[in-house]
Amino acid sequence: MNDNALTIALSKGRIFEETLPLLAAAGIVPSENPEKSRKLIIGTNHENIRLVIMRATDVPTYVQYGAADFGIAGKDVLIEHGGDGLYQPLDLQIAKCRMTVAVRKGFDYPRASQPGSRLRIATKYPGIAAEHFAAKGVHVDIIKLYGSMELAPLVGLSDAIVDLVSTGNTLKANDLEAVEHIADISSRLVVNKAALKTKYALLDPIIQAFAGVVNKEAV
Ligand code: PRT
Ligand code: MG
Repeated sequence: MNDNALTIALSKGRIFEETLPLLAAAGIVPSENPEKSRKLIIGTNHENIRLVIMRATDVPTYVQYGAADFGIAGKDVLIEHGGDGLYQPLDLQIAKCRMTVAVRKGFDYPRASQPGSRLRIATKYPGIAAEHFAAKGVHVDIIKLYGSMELAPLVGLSDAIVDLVSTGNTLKANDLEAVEHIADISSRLVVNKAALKTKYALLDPIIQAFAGVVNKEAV
């Protein structure tokens, strides 16, 4: 790969929106809006910097293998991926939400989740769910889903779900309630470990610019 070029892995949707001000602070402006374009590779105002657009769950993989030099990924996705080959220098404090256990309203979760009991859990996050319930001493059958986990307890696929909640509107609209908090989630900057060394001069100013925005907004 070209040591004078940078490839940035991003997903569309909530992460992309909140990433634009960070990129702007680093002087990077995409030449097209990926929400509107069908292009998967988007140029920027810098000839040597490009964005590659992918599903949020694929960002760590592209960065791990060096197909992208850095990217932005949710902590949820990073925990599930494992973080191999990734340097995670910054919590960007964007796309914030909570990983929670949720059940149908009226379901007696305290009773059903006593140590030694068994629960069916539907989730997109089998690793996080398994670890959470193992620590509680609860046996679980984990059913991996790819979308709308909220449906599972409503139609009897599972007793509970492990999913992200931000406003809580989706749970409320479906007569579900959060019964346990597993982790606070936000998005992180992830950098390929080898690229950090070989492209330090290109990467460091961008990391510093992102850090400046995060600190300013944190004060
Ligand atoms: O949506 P798609 O299937 O294409 O991919 P994705 O879900 O992987 O991507 P995207 O863009 O939806 O989410 C990217 C990242 O945003 C996640 O990895 C999280 O780190 C972060 N994030 C922040 C969220 C939410 N908030 C969130 N609320 N990701 C998903 N949700 C979902 C949640 O799963 C639930 O279905 O929104 C619904 C609940 O929202 P509320 O506001 O009704 O509580
Ligand atoms: Mg989504």
